[in-house]
Amino acid sequence: MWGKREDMLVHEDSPYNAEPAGSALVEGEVTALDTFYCRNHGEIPDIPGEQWRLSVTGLVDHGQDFTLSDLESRFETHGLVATLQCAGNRRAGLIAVRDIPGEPWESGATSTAEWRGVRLSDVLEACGVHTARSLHVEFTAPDVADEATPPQQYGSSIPLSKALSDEVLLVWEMNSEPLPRVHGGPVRVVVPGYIGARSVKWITGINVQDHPSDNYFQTTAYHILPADADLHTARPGDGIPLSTVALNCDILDPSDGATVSSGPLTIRGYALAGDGRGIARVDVSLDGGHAWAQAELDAGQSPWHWRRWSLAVDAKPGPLTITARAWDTTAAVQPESAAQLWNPHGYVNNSWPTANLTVT
Ligand SMILES: Nc1nc2c(c(=O)[nH]1)N[C@H]1C(S)=C(S)[C@@H](COP(=O)(O)O)O[C@H]1N2
Ligand SMILES: [Mo]
Repeated sequence: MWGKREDMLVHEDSPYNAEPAGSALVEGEVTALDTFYCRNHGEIPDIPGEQWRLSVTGLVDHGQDFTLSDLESRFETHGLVATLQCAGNRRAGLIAVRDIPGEPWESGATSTAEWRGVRLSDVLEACGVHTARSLHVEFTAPDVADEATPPQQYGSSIPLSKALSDEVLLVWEMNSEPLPRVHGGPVRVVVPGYIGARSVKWITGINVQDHPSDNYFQTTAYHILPADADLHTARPGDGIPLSTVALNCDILDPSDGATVSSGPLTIRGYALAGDGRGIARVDVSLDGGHAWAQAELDAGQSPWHWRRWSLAVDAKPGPLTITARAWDTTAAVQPESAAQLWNPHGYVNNSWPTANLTVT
């Protein structure tokens, strides 16, 4: 379905929500289009490229509508490799602590692509955007999410300071192909370094305003509620709104529960820094976190995409528990346990990943 490989773990057919297995995700520095995860809150719109319009409104001197060919002809195009990570990635690890409604995402609600389009800042500047520091840029889309209260079109916002940063793009190409419909084609915004939810697909409206979006997905979803909050009585604005992605890493291959042969074993995964930082180090432990060895990091430090890592070990017959943890360039390290992060919506599990193997 939707051009995805057959071995996707499909959480929902309609709307389509699916993630690749770790062994598929580990294959490329850039994730193949048939492997990239899909996260949809409503039915997927079908907008022909020539009918697509983007309307820029709000605190700008000249509000304007743009066609795709306007974007192509009026602005310089830029390419960027960036990782998207859903705030619900690794929710399964939080559900193991205490039950949570919502898709039990494993390790695969994150992927990396090469995106191509124009800078959002160039488009906003062409509209004469007002530049007060405290403004917000709202993105709107036509897909309707029934899970929202009340049901509404998808939308969210980012601070204007982020919207004016060079890395934020309006894109119509993904891995040198036209942006697939399931990933927001004809045009989506990509907000590198922020949770995936802010990279609004099928974007049709941009509004510059003096407050964050009033959309359900900004005010209510994607908030870290305290562990004792009740999802049914929580009110809009409760909890901590998410913006930047958190420092995270994962073990992608071998996968948890795998049986492997004794002898040389290469453990592979990725690490992603948050908040525009870099990855400084990834440590791997084979004894539950007492002794650690340093993994080898792939070349290519960027705050906007993951860094893949690997470690060759000699696997001895018996049970083997692998634990990993990443450090960023400010010496921050991932928190140890999922229990210390548990929250009612099940967001941002960036605890140390573990994989329990049987070595024969
Ligand atoms: N219009 C719209 N944009 C959206 C969504 C959506 O449901 N509708 N889902 C968001 C979420 S939660 C994530 S994690 C990313 C997923 O992007 P992908 O499906 O291309 O992987 O898109 C974001 N943009
Ligand atoms: Mo997401």
